[in-house]
Amino acid sequence: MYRMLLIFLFSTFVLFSYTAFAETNQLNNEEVLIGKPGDPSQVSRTIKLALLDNMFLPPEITVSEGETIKFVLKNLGNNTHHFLMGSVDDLKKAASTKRKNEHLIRVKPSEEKELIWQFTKVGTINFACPIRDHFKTMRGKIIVKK
Ligand SMILES: [Cu+2]
Repeated sequence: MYRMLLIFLFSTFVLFSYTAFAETNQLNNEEVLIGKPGDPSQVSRTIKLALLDNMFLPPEITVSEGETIKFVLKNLGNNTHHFLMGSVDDLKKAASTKRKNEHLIRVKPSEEKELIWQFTKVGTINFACPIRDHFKTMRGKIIVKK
C-alpha cells in the first residue's frame, strides 16, 4: 500500500514537472525564432525593405544579436503585400490558413510601414508574404550573427 502511494506521488510529480517544462520551452522557442518588439529608443539602424510583385528587396539581411532595427517596409508593387517573420513551418501555416497573426504587417501599394524589432538570439529568421499566390517567391532571410 505504501509503495502504491509512493508510485502515485512520483508520477504526479513527473507529470507536473513535464507540464511546467513544456510551457517554458514553448515560450523560449518563440523567442529563439523571431525576437521581440523593440524599444524605439534602442534602435541602432534603419533598414529599408521594398515589397515588390512578387519579391522582397533585399531578400537577405544580416543583423547582430541583441540589435534593435527599425524596418521601413515600402510597397513598390501594384498589389497589397504582407510581411511576417517566423520559422519556415510557421510561415507555411500562415500561408495555408486565414488565422490572424498578431505580428503580420499589411502594406498596401505605395504605402510605407515601420516595424521596430529586437533580435535576441543568434540564428536564421525567415520572412515571407504569406498571401497564397505570393508565398512561393516572396521570401527572405534575416541572419542574426554573434
Ligand atoms: Cu505579397
